[in-house]
Amino acid sequence: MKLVLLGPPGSGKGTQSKFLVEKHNFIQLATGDLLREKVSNKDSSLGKEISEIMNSGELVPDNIVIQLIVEKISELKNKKLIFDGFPRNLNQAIVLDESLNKISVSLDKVIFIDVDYKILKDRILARINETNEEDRRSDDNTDTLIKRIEVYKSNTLPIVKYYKKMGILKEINGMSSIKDVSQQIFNIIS
Ligand code: B4P
Repeated sequence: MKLVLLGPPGSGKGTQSKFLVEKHNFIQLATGDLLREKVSNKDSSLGKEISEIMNSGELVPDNIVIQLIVEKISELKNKKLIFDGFPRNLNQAIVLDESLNKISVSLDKVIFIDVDYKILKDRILARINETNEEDRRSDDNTDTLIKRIEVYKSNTLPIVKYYKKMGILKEINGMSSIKDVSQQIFNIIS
């Protein structure tokens, strides 16, 4: 099974991916984590470039993100995969379909975690408070979040329509408890 988790920043994609990994043997491909891994290499000029873009709230250029993901797709062809935070625009959605087609695989479901934008600020502030200073994400602040929501509305929301047309979009309520959201996802995949 191949799943996409789609939703605004802080909607719970990472939280729910962890649940799918722990309880249902999925492998999580999170572009945010892959990019943060690149950024953690302090000597890399690419890492510095990526870090500046992430801290501004913009999307990292497609060529960088797509390369990170496409490499993994063929390695993990036969595994249960969750794409967490990818695709984030229409071009990435098309490239994902093409890359999966090449290895005779297709997406089974796209789970759209719908939340009211108003609660995202509280979630991000809670994440800041729950995290040790050294592990805190440098894009977790309210100014960057406002930009990330704008970027989400203009770049990522159009792909909801794209997957609806393909007939694989499943919308869930992301505003209930973490446990309840997990249950809604479980109902879809079982
Ligand atoms: P990501 O790493 O994908 O981060 P995210 O959108 O913040 O988080 P997520 O939805 O996973 O929220 P979480 O579960 O942690 O992206 C970071 C940046 O990387 C982007 O801005 C961009 O620059 C770059 N990037 C990533 N992918 C890219 C791509 N494909 N193309 C270009 N650029 C890309 O949840 C947040 C908080 O809410 C947590 O504290 C959690 O405990 C809490 N929470 C979750 N569910 C809850 C619930 N039901 N109730 C209450 N709290 C809940």
